[in-house]
Amino acid sequence: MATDADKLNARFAAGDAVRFDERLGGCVAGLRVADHTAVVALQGAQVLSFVPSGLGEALWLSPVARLGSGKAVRGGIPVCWPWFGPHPHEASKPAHGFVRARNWSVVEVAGDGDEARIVLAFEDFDERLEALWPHKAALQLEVSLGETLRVALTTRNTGVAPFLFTQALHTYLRVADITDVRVEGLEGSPYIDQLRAGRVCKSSRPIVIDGEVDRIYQDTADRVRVHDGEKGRVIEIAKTGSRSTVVWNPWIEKSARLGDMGEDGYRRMVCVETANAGRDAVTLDPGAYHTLSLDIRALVGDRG
Ligand code: TA6
Repeated sequence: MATDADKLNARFAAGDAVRFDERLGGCVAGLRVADHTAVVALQGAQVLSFVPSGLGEALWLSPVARLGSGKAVRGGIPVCWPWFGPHPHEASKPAHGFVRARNWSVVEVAGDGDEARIVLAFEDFDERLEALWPHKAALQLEVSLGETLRVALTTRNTGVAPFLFTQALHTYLRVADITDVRVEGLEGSPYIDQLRAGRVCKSSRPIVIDGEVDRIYQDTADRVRVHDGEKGRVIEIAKTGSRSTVVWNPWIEKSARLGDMGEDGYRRMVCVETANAGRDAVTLDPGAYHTLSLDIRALVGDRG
């Protein structure tokens, strides 16, 4: 019997640039350009892997990641929408919104020698979702692979009233050892410290991580560079349409509580999230669009 992947390959032929197959218990799109590769799950329109040629896997993925469980997969680049973090008023609603656990549809694939691209859509705002979110919208997520991975999330208000939303492309970067990592680009930006009851703090120094970190940097459009000392690699994240950057590492105790971080997963990852959260929430009028995008590239960097 033909699988979903078989049907998609028959419908969206893009040579070797975009091929669908079944992985981790679900349907994924494999993107390839030269020796760069990426993997995107239809569930949640979630990027699960990005391997720039010769520089190793850039993204961290839970060792127990499984698609089709009804729960979001931890790792890669989850899409948090239409709220970031816990629901602002109703704790019973799913953290980070509801689109990251739902299946998106394939709208378009394209590929040539320089780029592989897939566009996914989520428009199932039917009465079942009314209780979660009483508005109408259409989402598209575009993933473009070349030497850089570009991910762009476009929200369109298809209803008759304005709505406010928060959002994040919740990127889990892979690192060799979190104790030998430096995050640059957020020096001097104010941040909400989620571990200190939302107190607003600021630091003039690059971020080094030696314990749990959960910070929402506000009013920042700057690119961030993650220096992975042991790998001698620098991962750079540039962004558009985003005023917040979130930096998170659960460290030991929270990792144990989460249960899907693996043996020492906290040592191998750091989240640098391209967001609009807190006071950076976006209000969209009927018929209007908003696009949040990130560009990730890995550089061979200094070992310092
Ligand atoms: O982005 C940081 C954060 O909001 C943390 O507080 C932590 O909850 C993390 O997201 C993971 O959330 P999740 O719902 O995916 O377990």
